[in-house]
Amino acid sequence: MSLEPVREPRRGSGRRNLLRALTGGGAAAALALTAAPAAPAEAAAAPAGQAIDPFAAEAFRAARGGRVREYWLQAESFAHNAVPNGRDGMTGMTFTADQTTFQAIGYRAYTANWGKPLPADLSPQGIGPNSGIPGPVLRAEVGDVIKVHFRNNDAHYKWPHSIHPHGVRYATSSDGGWMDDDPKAPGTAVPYGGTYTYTWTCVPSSVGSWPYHDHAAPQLPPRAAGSSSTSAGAGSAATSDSMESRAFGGGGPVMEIGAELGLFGMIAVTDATTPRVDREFVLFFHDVSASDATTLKQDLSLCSGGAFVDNAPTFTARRGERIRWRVGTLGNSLHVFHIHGHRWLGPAGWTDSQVLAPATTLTVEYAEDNPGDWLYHCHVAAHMMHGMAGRYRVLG
Ligand SMILES: [Cu+2]
Repeated sequence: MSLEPVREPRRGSGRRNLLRALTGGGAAAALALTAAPAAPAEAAAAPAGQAIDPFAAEAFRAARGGRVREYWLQAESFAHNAVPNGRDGMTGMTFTADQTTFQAIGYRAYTANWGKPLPADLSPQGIGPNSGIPGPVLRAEVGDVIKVHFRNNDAHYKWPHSIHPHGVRYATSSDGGWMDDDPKAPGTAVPYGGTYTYTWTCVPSSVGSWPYHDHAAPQLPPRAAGSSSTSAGAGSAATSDSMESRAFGGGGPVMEIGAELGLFGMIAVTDATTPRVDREFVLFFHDVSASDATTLKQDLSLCSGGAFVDNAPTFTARRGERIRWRVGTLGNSLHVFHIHGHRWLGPAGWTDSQVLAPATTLTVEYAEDNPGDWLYHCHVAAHMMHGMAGRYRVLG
């Protein structure tokens, strides 16, 4: 399932734009910049108060400047315990490691030529924890070209993988979406041990938060007994019948199973109107089913790889700081992003709960003024009970 991302509120209208105009700034990204920085990207959002014409060609010329932002990403498989402290800080439920550990796959960012893993960088310009789930935050400004050098080192499953981006502009050769009618299309099913380079351009309509994720050939999950997996491989994709039955517990190959097991991350594109912030939190709501991650004792609803309060990421801020959340979702479910004790300006006015469908995103910004320990969670009660909740700590 791949729906179009929810667009950010249009820059050219409303109060949000006024806020942006007042705050100005622009979050600069920095990672492995190559090529000479040229003049700032010419193209940008429409001036305040000016309506956007959806049919107008984007006022954008890549030659006008921008930089090449190179990322070296590797898909890696690893044992992952989604509940490392064994306890849900909200309900008090307890878990053992064998109940909540599965073989995950994640993207990690490396120095050039996959030399060594990049250190964590939790700053508003950083790649994040770089722990695998989610993958590194890929940052760029309008006018930049993102080049992702990808290597598949999925030593556990040995499945083909890819990277499919949302939000940026690219040729089909940089789409990463596998299809049975062209199973050898470049970059759509990079084999174990293989490499591929994707090239994506950040145009004015790329501003915002976008997911990227594995979109390679469907694969059969390992059998429940823990025996080694059977690879469906390119060219032996599921029929639509088996896909459908699998959704109800059938057992055929699974499309985007790599993304389910952790191969996803966030693209953050900014422009001159993007407000400067002191903290930026990247959060994914996603699901892992026990039928696909067969060592799990139950389906899990996760926040960036962790399930349940104090296992899901704890995000920390201070009173007086300017905060941005980039929230994304993947999987099969609708989610409702909610933070206790806080409100922000959404497309329809002030809100504290917003609905997200699979593969859509949300960019939330506010000034922090309410110290304390708060919950953030999905407000679908069943998801919260399966782990989709975490702690938001605001220091005074
Ligand atoms: Cu939910």
